[in-house]
Amino acid sequence: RANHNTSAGVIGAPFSRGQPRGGVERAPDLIRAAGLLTRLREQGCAVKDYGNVVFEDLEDDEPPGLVKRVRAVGSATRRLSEAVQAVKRDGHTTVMLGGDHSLAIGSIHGHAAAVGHLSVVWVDAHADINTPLSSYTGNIHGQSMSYLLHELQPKMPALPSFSWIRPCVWARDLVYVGLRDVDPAEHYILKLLGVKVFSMREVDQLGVARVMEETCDYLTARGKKPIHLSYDIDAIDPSVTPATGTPVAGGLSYREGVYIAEHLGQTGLLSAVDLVEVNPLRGQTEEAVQSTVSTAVDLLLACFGRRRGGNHPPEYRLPEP
Ligand code: 4U7
Ligand code: MN
Ligand code: MN
Repeated sequence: RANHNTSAGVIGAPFSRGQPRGGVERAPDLIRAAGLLTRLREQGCAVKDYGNVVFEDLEDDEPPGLVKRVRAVGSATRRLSEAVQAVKRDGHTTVMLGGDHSLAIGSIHGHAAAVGHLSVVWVDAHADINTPLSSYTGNIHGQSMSYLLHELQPKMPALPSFSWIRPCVWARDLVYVGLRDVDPAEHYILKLLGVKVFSMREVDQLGVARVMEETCDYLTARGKKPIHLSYDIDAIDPSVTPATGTPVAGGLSYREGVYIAEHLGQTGLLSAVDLVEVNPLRGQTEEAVQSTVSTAVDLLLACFGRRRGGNHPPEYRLPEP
């Protein structure tokens, strides 16, 4: 049966300036239009829609070095952090619909500001852990974790638009699942900090069930903490979710992707979810976009108790003859 003691607080974040491709800002409304809220309610989950965050319309700022659109991203993530804190104060599990993955800076920051110490499960083809100085693209959606990790702060340049951020995650509270496109600098960081990584190689080797069991054992070994799930749709194979900005071959199957969401939903510790990088303008056909959006919806339903073996409300009774 569905998770009757959890309620979802949905926040749309129509923002795309953490990367160069337009379209990703349309995803929050598309995911709602695909029926996310009604379907969550049908499965017994209380839902409150907090609408879309309104972002400041900042002109393309002068990049200090290579970092692109720092002022826009600094301002957007700050607003999102405040929105997430308000939703957490209302007692909901937050659902942040992106937008690009730079938004996780604000989402995780706000979550930690509201609940304190947390675990992060980052499901992605990419590690998004470049520092502003190690990134060779300058796109902040590939740097999100570097702003949040305590251990990386000595390597971070001062960026005025990010001075509001307080690092809030320790490397040992972070687990990656699905990696298959990691830059050399990122790989160096992951090894240096000893971050737990289940790349696609480990998914192949162990199977997704064992990966998720080990993920949760690892994260709860030092006590149970609220879990922040940051789900990049490009973790799933591009044959299933092609409408995304940086697709990488060899990804999670639909079933593996859903299993990850089901498993984390079942822990009872899921406290915030990001669903990011759905970009309808990157789909070649209408079906490509539909498949990407409906997979995003299915991942979120699984987070909130939908089981493939079926569900029924606790008060359900068979019709009497
Ligand atoms: B996404 C990249 F160089 N590593 O830093 C970078 F390959 O949110 C990709 O995971 C980042 O989609 C991908 O720009 C960001 C690149
Ligand atoms: Mn990402
Ligand atoms: Mn990615």
